[in-house]
Order: sequence, then structure tokens, then C-alpha cells
Amino acid sequence: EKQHPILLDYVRQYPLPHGVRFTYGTAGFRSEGSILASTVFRAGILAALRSLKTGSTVGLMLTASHNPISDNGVKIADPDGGMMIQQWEPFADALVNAPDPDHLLQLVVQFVKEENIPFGGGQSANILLGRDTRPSGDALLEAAKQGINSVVGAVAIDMGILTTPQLHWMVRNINKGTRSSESDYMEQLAKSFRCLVDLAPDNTMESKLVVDGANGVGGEKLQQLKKILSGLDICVRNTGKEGEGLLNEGCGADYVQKEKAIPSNFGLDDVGMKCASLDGDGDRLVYFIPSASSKNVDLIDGDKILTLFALFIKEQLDFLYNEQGLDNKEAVSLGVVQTAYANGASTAYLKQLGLEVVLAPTGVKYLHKEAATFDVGIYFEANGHGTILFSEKFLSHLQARSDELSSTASGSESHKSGLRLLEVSRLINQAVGDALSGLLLVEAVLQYKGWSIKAWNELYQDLPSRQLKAKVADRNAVVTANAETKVVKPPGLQELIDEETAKYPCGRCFVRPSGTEDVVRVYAEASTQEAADSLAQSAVQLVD
Ligand code: NG1
Ligand code: ZN
Repeated sequence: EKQHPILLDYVRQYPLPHGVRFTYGTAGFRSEGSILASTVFRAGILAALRSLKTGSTVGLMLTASHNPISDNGVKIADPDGGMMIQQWEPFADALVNAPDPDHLLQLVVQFVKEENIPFGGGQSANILLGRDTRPSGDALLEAAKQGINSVVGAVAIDMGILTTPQLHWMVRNINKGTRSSESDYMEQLAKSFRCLVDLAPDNTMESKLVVDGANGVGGEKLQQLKKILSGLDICVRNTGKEGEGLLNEGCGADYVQKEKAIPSNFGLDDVGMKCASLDGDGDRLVYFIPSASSKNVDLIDGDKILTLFALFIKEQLDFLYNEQGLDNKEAVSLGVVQTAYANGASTAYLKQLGLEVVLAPTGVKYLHKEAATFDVGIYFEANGHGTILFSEKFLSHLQARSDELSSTASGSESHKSGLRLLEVSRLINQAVGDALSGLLLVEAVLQYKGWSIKAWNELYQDLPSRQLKAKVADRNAVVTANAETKVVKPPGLQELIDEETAKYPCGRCFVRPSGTEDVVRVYAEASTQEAADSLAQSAVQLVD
């Protein structure tokens, strides 16, 4: 077996569970943690091959994000810190579902040949491993290491318990040759936050922020970050410590966003306070204000975070260029990317600001790709996953311009704007959406604007909306186009939806197969909650 790219003895130790099929999907492989060992083992092989192919370090993250504590999952980070390229997904699916070791070996041998993956010439492969706080993570980490070790020349480097975005950040930095340890991450966030605050006008503002850590890794890391942060009064709840509750149970960004309810360990004392919620692996962020009357909240979702960032960036670009009489539209392209789930009021607001708004299909890999086509691209899903991307070209231009202004117009508003944009590019995690860096940028922008959370929330008012699930025999019978806003199959369905939608003032409605659950999702918006509910109900019936 010497010529074989992988060691079969290892494969035999991780038999496939019966009767399950795994698909990579929009979020990697996910299922009950107890049946995931063979999948994770094989994902280890996949990661090693990816590293060999690219000649760079890649990442392997064990997490099931906002899902229950008994679930787990595995995904691969590419050398640039983004998600694994989509062209490898069919191979990933085939690999983890290969019925026995011989099939698996055959698949690998064939793929290595097709993809021209270098083998046996002393090439090395490096894979950074990260995991969240799930109890199944320990055993699965071993499986991942074994998978990696079964590939000749591949080395697993265990980075311990991390948020998903921390691991992606490390992979990105290692390959760029910049500092990449966890303390580097913490220091960079704290430092660029401090610089942004120093560059802001002296506004008084509500500095107290209460954060729901989802009883996961994000809360833990925020506690750590807090120690080196100045200028912010953060109180973290649901940190995952003994007695505080279970991961994602009655808490976390997904819970707060979907239920529009306060998380556990929040109560009457928090009414009107500035609060934020992270998800279980620290890549989603929403803000909320507990309301007086009940357990409800005023939700400030990903759309509103996107809007805040877009306003800020646009203003800085205007300062940077307009003082010189240049039209910034010529100099730099700024675009925002949303999905069809973005509240219509947010899209209208962004367009009214004169921004270019692009729609992408659900799943951050699609949004990320679109955002990367701009000099500055901002993307967010309504659920709070998003970030800002700066092109290399624009960053070097920005650096040059700031250097120039520091000698000719030091301390001017346009000089400061350049510096602010450079700090944003250091604070925000450009590998993937990152709740911790997103939170610090929100706080820095609020400070700059002198805005309370209430003022931010009132930028625009969300249109009433309703999301429902339709259980159908085969969700893939529904095929969509135009970033999921139009049904192309089955024929006639879109016409029926259009007819129904036309009955509602400000009505908007779309249906799409979920990428993570066996359902068709239905979304409706209208001028009142009753109307949105009724439109969504009608659409469910049309799908059934
Ligand atoms: P699906 O199940 O495809 O709708 C859900 C979320 C996505 C994304 C993925 C990955 C909604 C409507 N969909 O996808 O935004 O977060 O899970 O976790 O929230
Ligand atoms: Zn997550």
C-alpha cells in the first residue's frame, strides 16, 4: 500500500453509520454528534488533500453553530480563510458517503489524478484544527487528526477551542505570512477598536453593553477579549460556565432573531438596555432591546448592522474624496450584498442612500463571492452573519492616500477618514463573518455617531414579515432562479404566488428549498403583520 495516497488501516477504524447520507451543504457536514466520527475522519482526508493541492495551510472546524448541543459538524476553510471552493463539494460528498475503504481509496486515487494533486514528492500539508465547546468535539477532534494522519505527509495542528471566525482568521493570516496566533487576533481587535474610538469625535454615549454568549465559545472569548479592551463596559451572560445553561438553549443569536424573545438570564432589569447576542460558534451577531411589557425584544438584525456599516463607510469615503473635489464613485466601488430574506425596508433604505444593492442566494459563500467583486463590499444575512471585504488594490491605494494626506493635510477630516477605513479593515474579519469583530465595529460606529441603540434602531422600521416551513415530499422539486426570488419549477407555481402577492399592499413573497433542513421555506412581507401571516399561509398551501 506504499504508493497509496492514504493508509487504509486508519479508514477501517471509522466505519460508516448505517442508513445516513451526508451532504456538505451551505454549512459543511452536520448531524447528531454521536454518528459523525467517520464523516469527520474523512473530512480530515479532504482537508489534507486540499492543503496538498493548494500548497498552503487550510483549516478544519468542528462546530454545529446555533444548533443543539448534541449536534456537531465539520467544515473546511480554504487558504484565503474563506469557505472551501464549491468545485470540491461533489468530491467531499462522495468521499464521506463511500460505502467501504476500497471505494474510498478508489475515489481518492481518481480524484488525486484528476486534480493533479502532488503526492509522494515530499510535499507537506498543514491543517489547523479548531472546535467549539460541544462535548462531542473531543472525540471528533481525534477522528479528524487520524484522517489527516492517514494522508502521507499531512500534519494536523490543534489550535484548541476557538470561534469559527478565529480559525478562519488564523488560516488567512498564516498564508499571508502575518501574525496568526490567538493572542495576535485579540490584540489586533483591541488595538484597531481603540484607534477607531480615538479617531471619533468626543461623544458621550451609553457605553454599557450586555452580551448573550449563547453558552458557547463566543461568550468565553469575549470575556478574554474584555480584559484587554478599553472604552467599553461589557457584561457577558450565558458564558457557558457551570450552571448558566446549555449551549444555544433558550439563548443565542438564532433564538433571539427567530423568536424575537429575550434570551435566558435576561429580565426586567435589562429593559431598554443595549444588548447583543452571539451564536454558538461566534459567527453571528444580532443586537436587541428588551421591551418593557413582555419577554419580547426590539430586534436589530443583520440588515440593520449592514445598514449601520454601510452608512459609516459611505460617509468616510465621501470625506476622503469629496474634500478634494473628486467623485468617489469613480475612485472606488462600494456595494452591499443581501439575500431575499433581507427586510424590504432595509433594501429600500440602502438604495435611497444611493448604494448598489446586490441580491445573492442564501448561504454566506454566495454573499462573500459577490461582495468580493467590489473595492469595498459589505454583506450580511438577516440572521446576523456578515462582514466587510476590502480589495487589496483599494487598501494599497488607501494606504498611499493616507500617507500623502499625513504630510499635506494631517489631522483633516479626509486624513482621518482614510485612517478610519484602514482601521476598519484591520478590525473586521475579512475571512468570514465574525461576531466579536462585528460587535466592536458596531460599538465604534455608534461611538463615532454618538448614537444610542434606540437611535440606530430607528433608522428605518422593519416591514412586518413571516417565515414558515412547508413539509413536502421532495423539497428539491422546487427550483428557483434570480437569487431565489423566482420559482422556475414546478411550472405555474410562480404565477400563483404572484397572483396571491398582488392582493397585498407592499406584499413580497418567495419560496425556496432549505439547504440545511428537509423543508421548503416560505417568506412573506406585507404592510401589516396579519397580512404578512396570511400571505405566508397562502404560499404554504400553494407549495403543498
Ligand atoms: P437554509 O436552511 O438553507 O435556509 C439556513 C439559514 C441561512 C444560513 C444557513 C447555514 C435562514 C432563512 N437560512 O439556511 O441563512 O445561515 O442556514 O447555517 O436563516
Ligand atoms: Zn454560527
